[in-house]
Amino acid sequence: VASNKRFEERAKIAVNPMATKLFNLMASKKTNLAVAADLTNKQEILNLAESIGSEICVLKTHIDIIEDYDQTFISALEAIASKHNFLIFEDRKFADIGNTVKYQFENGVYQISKWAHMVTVHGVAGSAIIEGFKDGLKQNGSGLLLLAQMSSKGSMCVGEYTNQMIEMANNNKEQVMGLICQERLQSMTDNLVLMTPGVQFNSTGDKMGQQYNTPEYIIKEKNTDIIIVGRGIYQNSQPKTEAIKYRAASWNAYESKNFN
Ligand code: S5P
Repeated sequence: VASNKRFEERAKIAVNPMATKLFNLMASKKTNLAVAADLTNKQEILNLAESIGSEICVLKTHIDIIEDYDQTFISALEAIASKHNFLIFEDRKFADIGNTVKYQFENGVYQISKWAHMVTVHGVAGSAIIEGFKDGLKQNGSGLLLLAQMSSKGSMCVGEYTNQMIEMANNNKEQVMGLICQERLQSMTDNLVLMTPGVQFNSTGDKMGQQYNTPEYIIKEKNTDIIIVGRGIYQNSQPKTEAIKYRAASWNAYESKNFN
């Protein structure tokens, strides 16, 4: 199934404000590369963000793996994000009842709603989970990314569950900006951003169930919008050089689609 609209056209039909912002950012910066900065030291993340910031549209964090976290980290990361024009994605994978995720999103050590432009959500608890985000999302016009499929071996986000996640997204477009998925399916409408992890040039997987595809395969054959690359970039001895390669591969694959 092909989406035949360019990102700038999709920005105009997106409903969630962060979806519009991200489509426009990708179109103007000419990058559909997101990097997963899965490092456990705040200075290492900031160094990575500074070195690759010019190449990416989104930097994805797992804030709870940082060993020396404090609030100075957020302001430092925000400064780099505005200097290099990328968005911050906290991959929290919220999965509880609405009342609990509201606390997890707005409170605690991390106060995620204050700084994250987008967060991941599992729909396993049912669509009422979205109620828990409504207040927090308003703070910055942020968006939810529903996990419709996963990259890992034996994933249970398949079949009817995937269809239900797409329906949940289509029914809540004010809050939901997009999907985490492995392929574009027909019911995934053009106003949603499709982001795909499990991308690496030189590996087919790891020892803990991760499965990798190439940028070309994901963007061209599977027709999603953004690749998310972690170890393929941050574990390389030259992350910047490598990020440039992933950026070129995924952008060229996007540009090679047939638009009308
Ligand atoms: O299905 C998924 C969803 C996500 S968000 N598979 C994933 O791997 N992720 C995340 O993407 C994962 O938590 C990690 O941060 C990143 C992939 O990292 P890599 O080092 O395997 O590229």
